[in-house]
Amino acid sequence: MSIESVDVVITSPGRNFVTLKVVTSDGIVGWGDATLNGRELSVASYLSDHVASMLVGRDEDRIEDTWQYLYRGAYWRRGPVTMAAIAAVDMALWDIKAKKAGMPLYQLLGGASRDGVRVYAHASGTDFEALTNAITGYRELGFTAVRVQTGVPGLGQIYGVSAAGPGVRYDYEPAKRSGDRPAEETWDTRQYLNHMPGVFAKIREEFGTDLRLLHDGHHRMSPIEAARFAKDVEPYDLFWLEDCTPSEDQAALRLVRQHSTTPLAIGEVFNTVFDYQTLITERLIDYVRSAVTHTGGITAMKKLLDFAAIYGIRSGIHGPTDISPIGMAAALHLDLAIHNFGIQEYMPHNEQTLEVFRTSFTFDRGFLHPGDEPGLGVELDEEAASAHEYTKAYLPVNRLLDGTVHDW
Ligand code: CS2
Ligand code: MG
Repeated sequence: MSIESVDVVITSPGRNFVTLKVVTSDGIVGWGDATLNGRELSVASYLSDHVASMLVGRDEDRIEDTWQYLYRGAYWRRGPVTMAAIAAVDMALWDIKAKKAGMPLYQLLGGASRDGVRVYAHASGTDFEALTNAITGYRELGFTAVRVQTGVPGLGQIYGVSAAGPGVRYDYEPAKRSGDRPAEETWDTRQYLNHMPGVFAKIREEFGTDLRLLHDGHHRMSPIEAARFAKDVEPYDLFWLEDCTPSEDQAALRLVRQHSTTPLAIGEVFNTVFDYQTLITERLIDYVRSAVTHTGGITAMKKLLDFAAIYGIRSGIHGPTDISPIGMAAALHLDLAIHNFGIQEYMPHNEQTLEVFRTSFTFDRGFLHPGDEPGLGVELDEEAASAHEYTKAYLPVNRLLDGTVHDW
């Protein structure tokens, strides 16, 4: 048996997704997520122009060999485009292998280590009232953990805050269909640092100590600013502070660690285990935030999480809406199987997306399960997908009040 065909499906049910379809000579179909937000077509081209023809005729069971063939074989290593392309191939091959075994993927990864996967939702609001409405809404839905992002007085629309006003919002979406150029946002770290700790104080007063609270700094603070922030929010018991500094500077977290016990999470823009070498071996983080889709797939992610486990570091796999339900399924199978699971991000996809990608996920009082269908448990409906044409969309560019470009 061998791989017979490899195709790329691009669809845009409210947002863009790139999916790889691998079919074997005996008709088994495997799906892989290759979505790279705002740069989707570059991964589609990498796969269809350079990878598809290499896969045809290969033994679909040789997953590790195929991974090394694509990673080492390209000579040019790492980077989000390459690693998203390899991830899509890897996911599709694991999907096929588990379908052939007649088992949900997590069984091949060692079986379930828990009954369900604790997930966190995104609660946001332009002001405190809108934010508390969102938190209340998510608690009523059964969530036990929420990420909190809120507007900062004096700044306009900022990262992570739904512009749609009060209430529970499922569809916060940072990628904007803004024509040929990205939309722009404004930022001021000083105003943010002065505002945010007070918000956490009020949330704890209102909601007590049970609820797990997370926050995303989205790479905007310098090391000394991040150290101050992590120290200021210490009394409010954050589950984690994410991406407090620009993540490529691994040594920056030494300073933050010296000043605070607030748990740190980092890695959604990383692509390989090497991006974590200092962070993990020096125990500078508590949670690994990579996406399976952007880190070379299930094969690479399992190795990364096993490496983290040796240092007592846990998983916090990236799961925003720009990870397709296929990438999300890959995360859920890993979450269920590994011992060092921490928490899983969960931004539910909109209804249009779920009509294109049929999942078998179940949600029960704050915990997700990938379902027990053989494989990853997600099937793409190609006819439904073809109704949604690709539409260019970009993540915003961020500027300081004086116009200087800043990390978004
Ligand atoms: C984020 C993402 O989910 C997160 O933690 O930081 O929303 C991120 O902004 C997007 O995935 C970018 O594509
Ligand atoms: Mg993030």
